[in-house]
Amino acid sequence: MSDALVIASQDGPVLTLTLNRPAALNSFTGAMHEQLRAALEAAAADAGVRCVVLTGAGRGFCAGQDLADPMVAPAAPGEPARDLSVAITTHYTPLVQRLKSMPVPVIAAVNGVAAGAGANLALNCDFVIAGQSASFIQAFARIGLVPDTGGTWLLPRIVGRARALGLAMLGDKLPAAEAERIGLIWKCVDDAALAGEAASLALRLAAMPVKALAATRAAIDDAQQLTLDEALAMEAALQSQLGSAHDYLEGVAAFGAKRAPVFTDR
Ligand code: T3D
Repeated sequence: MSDALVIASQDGPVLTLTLNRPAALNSFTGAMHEQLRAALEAAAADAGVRCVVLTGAGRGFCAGQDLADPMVAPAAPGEPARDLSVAITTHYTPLVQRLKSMPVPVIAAVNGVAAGAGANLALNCDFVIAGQSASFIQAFARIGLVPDTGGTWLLPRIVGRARALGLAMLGDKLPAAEAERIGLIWKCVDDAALAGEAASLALRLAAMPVKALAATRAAIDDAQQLTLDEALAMEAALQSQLGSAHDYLEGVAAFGAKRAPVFTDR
């Protein structure tokens, strides 16, 4: 097995990034953050990548912050308390911002437990597909923290305030099938089918007009803060931009010619 903390493997237009600290359920150290950020930056800059899949090595997806990491481990008695905002602003905030600005769709293939920032890492992706044995835990309250990595923003928007508060305040393990039932994730599949389902969705997305898909993500997120009139204006501005791009011309030409389109914009 590779020593890398994030393993990148490319299959045609699909890049899979595997978090690789299985002995600690792929919890985040500063080094793993740096490798993930570098891999996402490289993917964003690579025209050959049209979809990214994030997954975990071993039996977990990601157990959030590595609680033994010196950056966050509680200080010894008599020493000044750690300022956890340093880890947040140095690592987690840029990670969420990177995911939300990726020029291609991102799928989380959740192969096992996703806890704390690991759960919210998955929820920041465009699609979450989870194996039957996977689970989601807003573990923050268990250790006296609030949901971070965008959890306070994401949870009520995805599942509503009542469920957001229940998940965040109780910190219970939510099985993947229940996560699908309440609309927290896209799909729960048999464990054995997870990699194949993620790969086939990734290939499907990669063949689509990914520039429009990335704009769709931003528009749907941005519209949550807008009035209807503002959203209508935003949609008009986006159609103006996309309507003069290659993919629109190709999509309409392919429709007219009754052939499959070949989308290349990014
Ligand atoms: O702190 C800041 O900078 C602020 C940012 C916070 C972001 C956050 O993510 S806060 C939340 C941090 N995460 C957690 O609190 C989750 C802690 N982990 C667990 O509660 C459990 O491990 C799980 C429920 C996720 C899984 O339980 P289980 O029974 O399947 O596995 P386990 O035996 O607890 O864990 C397996 C190993 O992974 C174990 O190591 P060992 O004993 O075999 O050597 C365990 O210590 C290690 N591990 C799991 N999670 C973490 C971890 N090691 C370090 N940090 C972890 N987060």
